[in-house]
Amino acid sequence: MKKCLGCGIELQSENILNVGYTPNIENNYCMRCFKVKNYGEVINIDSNDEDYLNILKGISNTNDLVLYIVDILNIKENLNDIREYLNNDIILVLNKKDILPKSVKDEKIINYLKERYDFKDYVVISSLNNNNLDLLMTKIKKYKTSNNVYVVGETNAGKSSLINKIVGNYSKNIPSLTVSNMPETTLEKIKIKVTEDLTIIDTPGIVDRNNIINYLDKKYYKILNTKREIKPKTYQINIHQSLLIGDFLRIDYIEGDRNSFTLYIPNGIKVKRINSKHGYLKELSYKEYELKFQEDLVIYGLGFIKMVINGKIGIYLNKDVKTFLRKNLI
Ligand SMILES: Nc1nc2c(ncn2[C@@H]2O[C@H](COP(=O)(O)OP(=O)(O)OP(=O)(O)O)[C@@H](O)[C@H]2O)c(=O)[nH]1
Ligand SMILES: [Mg+2]
Repeated sequence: MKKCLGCGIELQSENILNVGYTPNIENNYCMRCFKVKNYGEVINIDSNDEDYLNILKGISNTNDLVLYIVDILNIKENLNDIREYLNNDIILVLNKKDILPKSVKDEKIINYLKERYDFKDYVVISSLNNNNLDLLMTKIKKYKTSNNVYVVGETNAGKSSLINKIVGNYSKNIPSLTVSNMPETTLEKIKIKVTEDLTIIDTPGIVDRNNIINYLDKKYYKILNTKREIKPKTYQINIHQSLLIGDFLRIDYIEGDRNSFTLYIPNGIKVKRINSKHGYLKELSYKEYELKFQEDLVIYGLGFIKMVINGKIGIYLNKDVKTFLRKNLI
């Protein structure tokens, strides 16, 4: 049985409509990975949550160290939930530090996480910029219980990118994993030997149905998986004014004094200030929040919004996208 080096799926040359197809079984990559890697094509796959849970169960049956990769812009409300599935020691690896403003210190974020969550250790990294990977390797060596270390996390968190960087930095091998901005790139577990005493195992990403990416057009995949530092967008807002964010989110300012809203969302998303009497996007599901100045309103998968004084807002958004308040992250 031969597996695709990019996504881990079993290769087959019988049915072009099924996953794992390659015209020639001698190839190392399936057709999907070939197209993603060479042409940047987006080819979505229907996921199966059960398969993923079985992978987690298998990991939980080992005593091996787990790296839980989290996208810094997509920190779930309760990261400890992963403990329902995994009894292993877990290092929380917050990836994509490069997209936060440079002034934000790693230490501040780590303290924020330590106060709320319960993991063996915490590291803030950027796979893209090779930032803090030496520190992560030191921690892997410190905590690993065998040669095997598993990498888990939500789809698009950057698991395969990180493993490719580790292979590039710390082994003589050539990075082979497929990386892309579409959800569900990796399809099966993939063992990657880094050194004689370290094998890292990539896994398919968990699909969180509360993430906005599931409800947006493919054109947003690249925008949401931004490679650029976020330039916060600030708007002075009076009541009865609203912000239209892309073509999928509307925020109305409904109670409070003149305020200032700052949006930490990828730069490619267009924002427009309008009068609240306009009906744009009012067909979407509606929710109200009393937002305090020390809090972020998180739009899961998009980013977060801050205000400088307390006020009441109403938001229109797809009903399945999670929104929640948290103490300011930065
Ligand atoms: N800005 C930034 N983008 C990153 C970083 N690491 C990964 N990415 C991007 O995030 C997207 C997803 O990366 P992948 O490595 O494919 O993510 P994954 O977790 O393996 O995804 P699945 O295989 O779908 O579970 C790609 O567009 C990457 O280029 C990082 O450190 N910074
Ligand atoms: Mg992957």
